[in-house]
Amino acid sequence: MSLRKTLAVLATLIATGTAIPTPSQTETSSSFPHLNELAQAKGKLWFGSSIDTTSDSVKDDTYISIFNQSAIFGQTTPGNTMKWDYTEPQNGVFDFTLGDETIALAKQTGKKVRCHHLVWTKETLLGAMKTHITKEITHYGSNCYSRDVVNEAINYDGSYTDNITYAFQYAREAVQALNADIKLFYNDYQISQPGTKVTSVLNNIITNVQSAGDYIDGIGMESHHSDTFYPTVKELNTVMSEYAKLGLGIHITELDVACESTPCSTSGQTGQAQAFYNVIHACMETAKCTGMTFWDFNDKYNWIQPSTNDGAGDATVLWENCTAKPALTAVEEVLRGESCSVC
Ligand code: 9MR
Repeated sequence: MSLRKTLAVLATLIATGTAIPTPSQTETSSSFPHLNELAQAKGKLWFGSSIDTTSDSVKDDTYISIFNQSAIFGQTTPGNTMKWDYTEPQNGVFDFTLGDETIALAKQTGKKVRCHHLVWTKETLLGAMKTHITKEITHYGSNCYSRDVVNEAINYDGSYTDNITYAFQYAREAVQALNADIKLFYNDYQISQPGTKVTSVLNNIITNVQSAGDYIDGIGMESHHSDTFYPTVKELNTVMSEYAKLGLGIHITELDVACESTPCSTSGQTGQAQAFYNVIHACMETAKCTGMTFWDFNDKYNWIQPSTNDGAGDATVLWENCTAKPALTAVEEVLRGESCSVC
């Protein structure tokens, strides 16, 4: 920005009584690539990021000035505030306050919401599950574009919980009672490469739910990867085409790529960039994959912190001070249909 333009902006801010952003805030938020606009220009519904309004991220001016721009993020997922422990802290006692806040923030900033999530407790009794699902779907209604109905119900050996079909049936009934169109998803991790878990998703979850009724609309591929272990585009295409063949939509729901050791080395950053690039590349190539969501976009607020993950971390596209990593360049390039200059 030229000095004259900067002064003009400052004069406007002072005249309107608006808080004056620090130079780094202006810089980062104005140079952050318009990921959502880029994704939508290629026919996708959104590029988004989760936000955890219980964390300090919402008080971080630079962070929030990026999050708020709908050109950057056109969708959000509540990182925590719609989980069972928040919405039904005691059996039969519901509290939607924090989830409502996330919905309000999304509305103010022009974002669709993937509501996350209804059920993941394997032991949940059917009666309690039905009440929980019905109440929560009814409360948030069409504020949710889509919903993760069941989260992470498959074990590494492919075994799974029987209640999944019921959860989807109850969810569909609640949606129909509202006469709404809310897409119902199964969401899980490590289902980006062919293997035991993917086979179980295909043969158990999807087949069972589909044969019981028209209860499931899509698969959420969480996409928590690392700088040294991530799927190839070919693997992703294989898996996505299996989901798509069964008529399901696909969302990339929780994309982050942890560096196995921190601070992330130069080669770690290269691997990280490649992992982000691959996942988004496969989604962009797959018509049924309609949206991509970061599991936060700043290392400070991502769930993988070195202190609790054997030194792994730095899993997002921005360092803690909100400066960009090569991964952000890779994401912009793949959305533009360009090859990766930093991978
Ligand atoms: O990022 C979330 C973290 O803040 C919570 O402590 C944790 C437990 O509720 O859940 C994290 O998000 C998880 C998501 O809900 C489901 N997939 C895995 C995510 C990372 O653990």
